[in-house]
Amino acid sequence: MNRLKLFGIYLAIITLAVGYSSAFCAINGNVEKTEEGNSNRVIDSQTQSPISQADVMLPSKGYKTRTDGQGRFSLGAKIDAPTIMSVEKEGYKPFSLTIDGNSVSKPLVIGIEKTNPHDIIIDKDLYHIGDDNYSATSANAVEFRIKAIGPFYTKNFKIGAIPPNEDVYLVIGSVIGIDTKMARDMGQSKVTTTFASAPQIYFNGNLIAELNLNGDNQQVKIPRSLLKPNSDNQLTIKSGKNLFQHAYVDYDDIELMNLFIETKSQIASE
Ligand SMILES: [Ca+2]
Repeated sequence: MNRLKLFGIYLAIITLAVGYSSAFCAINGNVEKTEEGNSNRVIDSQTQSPISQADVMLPSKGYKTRTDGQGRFSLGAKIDAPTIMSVEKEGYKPFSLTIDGNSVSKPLVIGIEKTNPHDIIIDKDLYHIGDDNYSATSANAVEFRIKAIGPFYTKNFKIGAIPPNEDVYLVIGSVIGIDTKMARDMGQSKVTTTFASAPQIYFNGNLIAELNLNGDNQQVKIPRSLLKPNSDNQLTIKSGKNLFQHAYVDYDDIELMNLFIETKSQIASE
């Protein structure tokens, strides 16, 4: 946890009790400062060996590079505000991290994890959800370079058979721009006069969680009763609304990236 704090990453999730109770917070990627070397590197989190030919991207800046034979990479773009960086490599879970000027002042060592047989990647793209109407002081507004897709994101995807002893989680790789009261109180949003309701996450039409904070690798347990194995399932994420704008609906503009489903054995996940 300390390693992550180094980079000022807040992560938390407030899960609603909508007939289910599942408050949960965890981390799965590893980011650590290295003592040796001056290069950013991508390694296998299990074996610690360098990963070559991994794609490293700053999607909002249109920047893309690849790691070399030693897993090294450099970020050619100036990072002046929180920005989502992603790492992609065949056979590994999609990884993303919110970085800022501080976090890139030292070499980054990024540990990525091999995918499990039942993991499902829902979406690896970056999305801007909202209405393109936002304050310059919104959490990370300066980074909104892509046009909003509207006030919600939705996608259908297939889920296979889920072994009975595994729990199923939705993982949100990274999210920026949430302007809830909690985000403001945590210093993530500089909007002082207003705040927004939290973005809501629906699974097969049921509200399963609200996202109150920006951060990486936020996980939401999906109640088993909502899963439709061997069939189409639907994920919808609705952006929050400015609670102080009554003349019209002002959706809270957010950006998010890397949505996937992860399963974990029930013993391992306490
Ligand atoms: Ca807005």
